[in-house]
Amino acid sequence: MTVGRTENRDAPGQLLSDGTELRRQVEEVVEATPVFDIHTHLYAPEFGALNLYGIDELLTYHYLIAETFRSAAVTPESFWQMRKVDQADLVWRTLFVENTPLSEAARGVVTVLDAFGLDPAATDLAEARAFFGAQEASAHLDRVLDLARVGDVVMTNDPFDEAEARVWEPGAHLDSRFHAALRMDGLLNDWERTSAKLSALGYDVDASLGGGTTSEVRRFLNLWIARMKPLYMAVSLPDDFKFPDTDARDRLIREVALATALEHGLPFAVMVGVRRGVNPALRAAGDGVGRADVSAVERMCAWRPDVRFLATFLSRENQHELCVAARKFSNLMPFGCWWFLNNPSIVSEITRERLELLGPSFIPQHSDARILEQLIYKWRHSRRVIADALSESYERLLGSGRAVTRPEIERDVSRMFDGNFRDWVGRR
Ligand code: FIX
Ligand code: ZN
Repeated sequence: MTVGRTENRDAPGQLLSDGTELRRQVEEVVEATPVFDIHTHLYAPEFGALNLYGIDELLTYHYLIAETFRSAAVTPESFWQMRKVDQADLVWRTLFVENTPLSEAARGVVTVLDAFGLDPAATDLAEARAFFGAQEASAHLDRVLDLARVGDVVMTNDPFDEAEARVWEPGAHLDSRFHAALRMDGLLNDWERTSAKLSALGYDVDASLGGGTTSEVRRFLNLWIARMKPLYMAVSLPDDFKFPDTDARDRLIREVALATALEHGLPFAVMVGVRRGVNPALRAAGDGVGRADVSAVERMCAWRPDVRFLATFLSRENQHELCVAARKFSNLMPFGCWWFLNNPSIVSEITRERLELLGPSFIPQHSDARILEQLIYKWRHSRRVIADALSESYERLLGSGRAVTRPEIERDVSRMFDGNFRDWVGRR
């Protein structure tokens, strides 16, 4: 039986037995469903200058800076000495005028300009600068969230960042669409320097983790959890991350991070496989990727079955193993296609293998947006690929003899875009 458009509108529970109509409905649902963006580097409006938006910020995104060095005759040293507007002009000229913006990050800027009716083929940035300069901040934020259909945004909040710290005064009220994530990189990846900072703040800690150091670090985290009310704690980890291990990080993970996660009922997010500073001259653009050991995360899940873990791996080679690990540990939630994986070809592959191995029990994507308007392109591009992957899954199901209904599609998409995360963080 073929179900037509009007017929199905009148009968939402009708089986979608026609492939073309099924795909149309999936695309419509995926486009319309609001998303809970579980990992970004955006800030609530109350953070003032930390909020990055507009064309100069979009063009000086570290993804595009890395690409500019491949095509422009500029050294990193001289690039960093330029003013931001001059850097943006150089990136524009190099990647958008003298070359075709074929890369994912470059196409992203085109998507954003197009969404605002600006000319993505302009030879300079005059029109775009005038447009972004004329926007009123809070109306612009509403418009971007609306265009991206993002309902909630999770920030990345570093308790040691001084610029952030003054916003987190007791009783501070943030825009309710923004939520905190307590970032642990300083504690877990740079313990020596962080222990010195904690001592300077009056905590009785020592670099060799002796005495009451771990309880003092927990006291510090308790204070920040009370201030930030984070939805989860998070850390990025190198490709050679091991668990168990014999280093300070291992003790801090067990006795501080996971003990705190348990005490406060907070999930612990691990982002594994980054090789920081592969080319330090490129600064934030200089990080790389390495294949990691997924069994380290399996062992953490086994060691603390009462903690909920969120996990993303940076290497394409780790994705299938992560799906298998999630089948073994129901306290493990795979999320997102991180950073160098956030390209249509790879998002497509990862989403398909996750659907095949996990059904709807995963979080397909996060934006990792650093600049507000990136939400528009990152979600527009991802939604398209996710809709394709999902359509194929329903079509295969149909081929096997099980048609789905529109409410079932809505249930599945809403679970993946919003519900799985809300359940994980206890915010249904
Ligand atoms: O560690 C992270 O959260 C990474 O996402 C960032 O450090 C990285 O620079 C980035 O922006 C990737 O998208
Ligand atoms: Zn990130």
